[in-house]
Amino acid sequence: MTARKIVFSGIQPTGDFHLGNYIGAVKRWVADQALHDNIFCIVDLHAITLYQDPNVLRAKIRQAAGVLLACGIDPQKSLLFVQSQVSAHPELTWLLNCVTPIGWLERMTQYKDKAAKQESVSTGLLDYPVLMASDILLYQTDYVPVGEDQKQHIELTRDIAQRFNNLYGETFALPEGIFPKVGARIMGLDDPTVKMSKSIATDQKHHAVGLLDSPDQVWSVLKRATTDSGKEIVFSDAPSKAGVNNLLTIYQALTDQTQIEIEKHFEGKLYGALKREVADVIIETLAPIQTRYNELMQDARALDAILQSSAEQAAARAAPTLRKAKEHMGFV
Ligand code: ATP
Ligand code: LTN
Repeated sequence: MTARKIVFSGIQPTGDFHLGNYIGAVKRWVADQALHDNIFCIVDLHAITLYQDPNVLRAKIRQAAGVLLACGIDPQKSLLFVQSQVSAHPELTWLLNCVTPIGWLERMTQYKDKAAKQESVSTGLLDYPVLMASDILLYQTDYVPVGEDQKQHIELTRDIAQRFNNLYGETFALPEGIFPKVGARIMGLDDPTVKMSKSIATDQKHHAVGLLDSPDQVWSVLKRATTDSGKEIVFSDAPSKAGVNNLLTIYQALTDQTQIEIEKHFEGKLYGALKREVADVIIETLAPIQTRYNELMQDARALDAILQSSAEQAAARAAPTLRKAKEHMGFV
């Protein structure tokens, strides 16, 4: 029997989780849970690379745990822990910082985008991908299921691991990114030229659908979704069809139908009908998640117990790799 593959992924407790997070990442984590040895992390140390109000952050960390469990992360099959509770993550980050050329970090597109929006850029924002590499490398991870926006960070993680292994001897496994076939990059509903993102959703009401949004809220965003002046309901790479393509992609990811079936289903229909049907499948997907979330949040102690037990197990699993890295570097 071959050993089960180790899966690691993370999500930031910044703002409310949206449909892009669900389709691009969480749906896959849940679906593949039985196949692998899974470690999921609420990456609060990443969240603080941009200022977070402490009271809001505290609430969002618990909310994140509740939403992930409600989506189907099963503590019997997966670890679900909070990054700041396992000190091996920042500790390995320091070691990896010392083998990572600054130029590698300055080239990261997420850094350039986020830095461009800040008056003053923290060292943490630049260092963000090294912390992410530590998350992944600490567990000898095989697979990292994420949305397409993280591709560059996964490649950097491999580069850092390889450089460390070359300098100090074999220490880290090289991880592989896993991207969904459908919905690896869900676009903003108000503006299909930008990725749906938590940070934009905080300021712009009609940008995203949150996983805890009510049916009325879902419809209010969907009915305003940007389309185009044509009337063809088809999958298309053409920039002018980006809005319709995004709605169809959401529909496809949530119904698991083929593109041909979906185009046939919408043949001859108007954009208003497309929006209504996409809203309906979203509402149907979210209803059981929200029911479960409300139940889970009744019992804060049980939730904290899951996080604590997972953090203890994660710390135990991270320790041997951290020790090996330190030994290889010459620490006594
Ligand atoms: P922020 O705006 O705060 O950077 P975010 O919305 O990009 O947040 P993250 O916590 O950075 O969310 O990402 C969590 C997971 O969701 C990652 O695997 C990421 O690739 C995926 N993801 C985020 N946005 C999308 C999207 N629009 N489409 C598909 N996957 C996405
Ligand atoms: N940078 C990721 C979040 C993240 C992550 C990780 C994802 C932090 N550490 C490790 C996968 C593996 C993002 O989604 N923005």
